Amino acid sequence: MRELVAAVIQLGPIQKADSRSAVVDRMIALLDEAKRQGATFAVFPELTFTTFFPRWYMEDQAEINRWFERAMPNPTTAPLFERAKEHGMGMYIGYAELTPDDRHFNTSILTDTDSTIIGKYRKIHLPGHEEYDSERAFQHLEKRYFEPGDLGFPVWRAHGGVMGMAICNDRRWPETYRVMGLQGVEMISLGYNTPSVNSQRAQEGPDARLFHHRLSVQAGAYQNSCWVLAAAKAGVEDGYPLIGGSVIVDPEGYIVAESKTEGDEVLVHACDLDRCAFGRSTIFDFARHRRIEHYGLITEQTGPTS
Ligand code: CDV
Repeated sequence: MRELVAAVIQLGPIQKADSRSAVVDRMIALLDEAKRQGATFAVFPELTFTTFFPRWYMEDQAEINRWFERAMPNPTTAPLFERAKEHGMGMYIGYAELTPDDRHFNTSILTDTDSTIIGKYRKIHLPGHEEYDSERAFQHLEKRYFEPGDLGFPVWRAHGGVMGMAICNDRRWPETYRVMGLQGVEMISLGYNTPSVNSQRAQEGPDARLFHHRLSVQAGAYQNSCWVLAAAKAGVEDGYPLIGGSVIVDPEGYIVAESKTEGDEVLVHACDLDRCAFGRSTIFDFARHRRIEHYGLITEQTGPTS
């Protein structure tokens, strides 16, 4: 048994007017609760420190840059890193990254138990659109504000296992899990902001959104025999609702913990990383059963043949 007591930390809504330091205070209180419940690793949502700003159309680059972090940690977020170090807890945190050479990414980091940053991932599957779209009920401008991640899907040997990261829309793509699965990933952490209604199809509401979310993370966990820890930013942000449904999924695809609210909430589970071994030595023993001679199109072609 290789047990990692892990916490998925769901954040309730963050309004446009909320300060980063108020959010950090909330995160510290939730981290304390996770520690109290025995966790040594905590997963926070995508773009944790702010409202989900890609719903707002902006043209002024200075205004856009205000949502980004030029360093991590920085004076505002440092207290969170200090508290995690005191607790001896690792973290996954999503944030908007502005690099020294002016590049914009939707990023997550993995920290060790002393708050050293040991891994970085930049979101690869960016949903939405680049220009204002008057046909949509609301905007989703990730393609305007971020460039696609340039770091691939690496894994890290940390916290007693093999750790991987993804961000929100990545969880809907089987390639995300499989690329990490091929590197032996045992635990994938991901954060998300998922609007409760499809901006292009009003009848696709919260039930369908939660169904597709669970379907994706449960399938990814099962088909790659790994734990998936998914943390939502949930609730109504300035009138725009986001689903909750934060979950911990075991390597057989079962949900072992799920949030009950759309507010700040902590889920803790003792994850046995050795439970990844059964699936990957039987039905999903990749080395024995995969048939890569038939998979070439996956990397040769992006869209379907017409
Ligand atoms: N933040 C996201 O990537 N959200 C998408 C929405 C737009 C569907 C998601 O896949 O949840």
